[in-house]
Amino acid sequence: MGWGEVVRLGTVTSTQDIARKLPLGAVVVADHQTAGRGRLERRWEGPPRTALLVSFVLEPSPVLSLAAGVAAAEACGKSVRLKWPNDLLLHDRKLGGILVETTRDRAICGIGINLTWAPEGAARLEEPRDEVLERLMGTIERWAAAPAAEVLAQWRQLSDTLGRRVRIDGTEGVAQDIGAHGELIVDGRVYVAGSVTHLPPG
Ligand code: BT5
Repeated sequence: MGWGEVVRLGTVTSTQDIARKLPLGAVVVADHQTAGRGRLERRWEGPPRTALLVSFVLEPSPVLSLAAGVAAAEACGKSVRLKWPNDLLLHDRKLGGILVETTRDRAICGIGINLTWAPEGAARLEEPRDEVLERLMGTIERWAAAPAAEVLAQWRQLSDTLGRRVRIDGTEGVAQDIGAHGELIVDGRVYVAGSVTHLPPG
């Protein structure tokens, strides 16, 4: 589809708030967010100019969040893995996250990647923001348009969750697979949302 306008801003509430007013193909990048958000009313934190904070306006698709995860992992480099449903991990620590919000006819795909700062216990990439952004614009364009089966196959390749013992919604089990819409299957039970903890083997 090709990207349209790339809007570069200083301080915003959330890049998601700006992007939702823009047309398909728009890209919003900010230096700082005063109300950066994660899923389920959680906060996304970071001091000014320490992260890539970007939102893409895309057509909705059932596997967009997984496609964005694959695209972001590829843009970050080969050591980056994915934790279900939407975390980017570097050496087992959270490097970034993805938040997809939908309006009537669009999906606003927000990606945050720590570059020069990370909260305690999290990871940072230590690469220049615009280089990561440029790679990400290429990988998102490719993966957002890819067939769902290809997205799922690549997500499985990059996943650090599948095959592991996990805790989800207070229950432990082995993460066996993801379903056609990205749902996680743990010991035959199907989860469409939730927070996963990776457990040591045993
Ligand atoms: C996410 O949510 O991981 C999605 C984060 C998406 C952020 C981007 S930035 C650009 C765009 N604009 C926005 O307003 N949002 C998107 P979730 O899985 O709910 O994880 C949130 C949790 O991650 C928090 O509750 C913290 O525990 C942790 N966290 C917060 N800031 C972090 C950071 N900088 N690095 C690592 N972990 C963080």
